[in-house]
Amino acid sequence: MTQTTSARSGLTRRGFLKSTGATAGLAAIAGLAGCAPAKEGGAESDLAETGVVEEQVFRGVCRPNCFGFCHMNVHVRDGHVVKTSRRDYVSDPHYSRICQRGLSHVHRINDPERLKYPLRRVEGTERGAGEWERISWDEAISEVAAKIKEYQGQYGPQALATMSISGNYGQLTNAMYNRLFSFLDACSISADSDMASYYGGWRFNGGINECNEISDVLNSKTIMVYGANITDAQVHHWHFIKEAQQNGTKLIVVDPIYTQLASKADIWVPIRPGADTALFMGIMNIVVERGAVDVAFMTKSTVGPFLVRSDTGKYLRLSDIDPSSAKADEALAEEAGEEAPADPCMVLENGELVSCDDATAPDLDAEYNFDGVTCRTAYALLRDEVAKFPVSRVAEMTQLTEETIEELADYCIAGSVSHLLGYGNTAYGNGVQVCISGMTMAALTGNMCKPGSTFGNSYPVYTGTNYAFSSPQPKNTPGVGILSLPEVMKTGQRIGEDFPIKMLFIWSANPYNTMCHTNALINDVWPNLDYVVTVDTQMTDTACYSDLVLPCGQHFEQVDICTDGPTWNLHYNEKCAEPPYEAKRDSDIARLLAQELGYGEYFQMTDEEAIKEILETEDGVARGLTIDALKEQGDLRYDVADPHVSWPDGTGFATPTGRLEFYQEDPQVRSPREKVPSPERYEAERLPHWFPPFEAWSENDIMKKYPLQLMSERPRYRVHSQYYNVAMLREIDPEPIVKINPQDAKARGIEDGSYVDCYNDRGHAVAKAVYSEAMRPGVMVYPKGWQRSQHKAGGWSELLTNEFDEYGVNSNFMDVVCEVRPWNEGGDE
Ligand SMILES: Nc1nc2c(c(=O)[nH]1)N[C@H]1C(S)=C(S)[C@@H](COP(=O)(O)OP(=O)(O)OC[C@H]3O[C@@H](n4cnc5c(=O)[nH]c(N)nc54)[C@H](O)[C@@H]3O)O[C@H]1N2
Ligand SMILES: Nc1nc2c(c(=O)[nH]1)N[C@H]1C(S)=C(S)[C@@H](COP(=O)(O)OP(=O)(O)OC[C@H]3O[C@@H](n4cnc5c(=O)[nH]c(N)nc54)[C@H](O)[C@@H]3O)O[C@H]1N2
Ligand code: SF4
Ligand SMILES: [Mo]
Repeated sequence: MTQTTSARSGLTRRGFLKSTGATAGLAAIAGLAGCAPAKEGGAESDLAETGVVEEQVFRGVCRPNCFGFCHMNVHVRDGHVVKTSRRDYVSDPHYSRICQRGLSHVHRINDPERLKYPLRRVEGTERGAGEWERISWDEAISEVAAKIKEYQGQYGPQALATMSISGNYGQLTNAMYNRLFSFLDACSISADSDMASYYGGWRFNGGINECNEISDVLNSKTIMVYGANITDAQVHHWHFIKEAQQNGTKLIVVDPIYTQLASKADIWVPIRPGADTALFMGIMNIVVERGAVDVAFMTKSTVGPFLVRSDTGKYLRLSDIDPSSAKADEALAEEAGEEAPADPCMVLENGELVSCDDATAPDLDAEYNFDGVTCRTAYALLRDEVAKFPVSRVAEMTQLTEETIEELADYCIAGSVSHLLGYGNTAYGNGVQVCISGMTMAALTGNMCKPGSTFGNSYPVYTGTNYAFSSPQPKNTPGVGILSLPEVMKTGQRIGEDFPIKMLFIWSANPYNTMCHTNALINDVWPNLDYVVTVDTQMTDTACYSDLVLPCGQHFEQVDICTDGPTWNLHYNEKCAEPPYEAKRDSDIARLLAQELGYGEYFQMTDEEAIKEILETEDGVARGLTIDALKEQGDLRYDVADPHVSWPDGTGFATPTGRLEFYQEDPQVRSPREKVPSPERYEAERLPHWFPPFEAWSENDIMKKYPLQLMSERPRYRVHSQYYNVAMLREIDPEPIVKINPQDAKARGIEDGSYVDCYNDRGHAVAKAVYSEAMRPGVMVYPKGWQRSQHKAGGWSELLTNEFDEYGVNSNFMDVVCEVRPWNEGGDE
């Protein structure tokens, strides 16, 4: 594997440094990358003075939040990254990939605008005015530590809030900060993104993002994709789908937009936005009407046969039938010092009440009168709920034809379907139910828990690391979600209790750009913060509006491991070079702060030692997941079953009943906030239920004022706001655009290629209009992630709502309405 060559670059060391310096064009670096000799890792080059530049190749793991975790060769000459190229996964070569962003890292790493020194906002200037003074690390660290002590001393631990989202999915980077902030018992601000599907899945099956591995689509007869833009947003998944299609698998894409993926589909289903739950309910109704329910699966793996009491909504349990025996069991357990046995749910078998543990063939669809209380099976309740969705009504709601809906039901009933759920259709006020009703539909047809049959998003996360490393202290300070933060900052209260936050420490996140309702952050959050620190490689929107900016290393400049990914693998990232100028590794920034704050003794370990402590749990080591093995191989598969199939026995779900819970006796919110669910809502949440979107639904009054829906798209040329300043990508994708159906544009006097102002009551964004027949009339789509400074005015996140549903507490990026008008630069807005 090791290749060692050297080549004459024609540049002396001094010449090279000059050409890569702050003022040099990027072409110089790219040019050098063209003559790429290679040596694997290791020895420093000492040949540069003679004009011979030796190249070293390190293993990098690209890890912005694109779900990719592509392995790459990081080519380094004289301590400078000159190129990145694809590197194979050792244990899973079919995941070896790279994309245009991965190939462009050299531009990011050597960006002349990369942050070089700690910068403090010049006293007396406004945040965002762009006036900075360079300060030393000593000054920066002591200032941050002093502020933390001052605010926490005066207001309590929550006075320090921290926020990290998805800039770097490295374990060490995040664990070191989290460890420090655990000692400080700081308040952590969560992003509330992607939570409808995360929470919906957790509620239904107890897993987090749990479904079959993406390579398992090769075992399916049909792949049905709902609200995922796989060719652009999950690029490493696409080739599996294409391969399956080439083997005869049908690809059905349910998306209101004619996306790249839709263009590759055998059937494109242009559903009305926000209507997926109605579609799933309608399909379930057809399945029931046709008598095509998979009774065996529903009986064995779901709560279907459990009797539900009509008086309480709870399952009928053994303790209801025989309180004395249940009490006796409890007492016996207590005497023996054991946990009380579960109180089994009751089912009907041959007309008799039996504990679910003892039944062999319980009735799925039954009713029983217990002590004057009607009890019906959970399945019977579901059947009644879906009966409200006859195909004619669903056709109206979804704006699909009845034939299309029947045809989709045919595919579901035929079985062997990979149902792939994205994050687009769940980014609505009604998103949780999209996930829950979809999973119920898959269960009803037995399309789960077998090779080729699944429902969900394949994004596995290894959970076997040492959690205590990043949380050495019990957490007493509650967290706050970004959607509630404006309210918390405005009132100084969280759920009725005083909760003053004074300082925000941000790393790996650009909330001023990526989080909803920027003007709520601008007006309610930022002015109420006395001190904001951002650690980044770039002067992002968030960094711009901070009081102190700390420059950090880029992904490849720090050793790290990753435990997420498109597959069941752990990944090792070697350090390829030192961070340039005065930038420091995140782990070192955490160490310096810890030292200054009196926690230095807990941060004495090296990065390698810290990684070992994080990775090598007893269970991990027993499975061979050691740092040495990971370093040696670069990637390690932690699930030997390949492809991974979730719950292949159809049992063992981590729900309270151990079964798939399409009926919940006590639905719990994901995260308690000031919005408390009403009793009606609580009742409705028990079963799959149709709720309309918050805004983007024509029956909603707001659409009279703002008749267009505004959706975002994951751009190929950025991951969120990352790669925004890469010259090579900006050549292809130079400025913010918004795609609009020509019909909508012409009705407003908007010409193709002209600038337009998209606006609603919350804010606005100016972008170039691009006519596109791929847009559904009434819907506009913008590629997300431009920094505010790259817009002519405004920014996309200004238009987003921070309304949330009390169960999922999720950001509704797609459930947004607006109007659009031509924009005259310098004219009236
Ligand atoms: N290049 C790139 N890749 C990325 C990212 C990035 O920023 N850039 N971001 C990453 C992250 S963090 C995430 S969460 C994922 C998201 O990955 P995806 O879920 O695949 O992407 P989205 O763009 O959120 O939405 C997918 C699709 O949902 C459709 N859609 C919108 N409303 C509806 C609806 O009501 N019903 C249906 N059926 N479809 C609807 C949209 O038209 C869109 O095509 O992508 C990841 N990948
Ligand atoms: N309109 C709209 N907005 C959305 C979405 C949408 O669909 N539509 N999707 C949302 C979703 S699903 C997500 S996940 C969020 C993502 O939101 P963010 O995580 O805020 O998005 P990024 O732009 O990736 O920001 C990460 C920042 O981390 C920095 N960074 C990278 N590497 C490192 C490092 O090693 N150390 C440190 N300290 N910093 C580093 C990057 O330079 C970047 O500025 O965006 C959300 N925003
Ligand atoms: S940006 Fe994502 S898809 Fe592209 S190389 Fe990096 S990890 Fe892979
Ligand atoms: Mo995301």
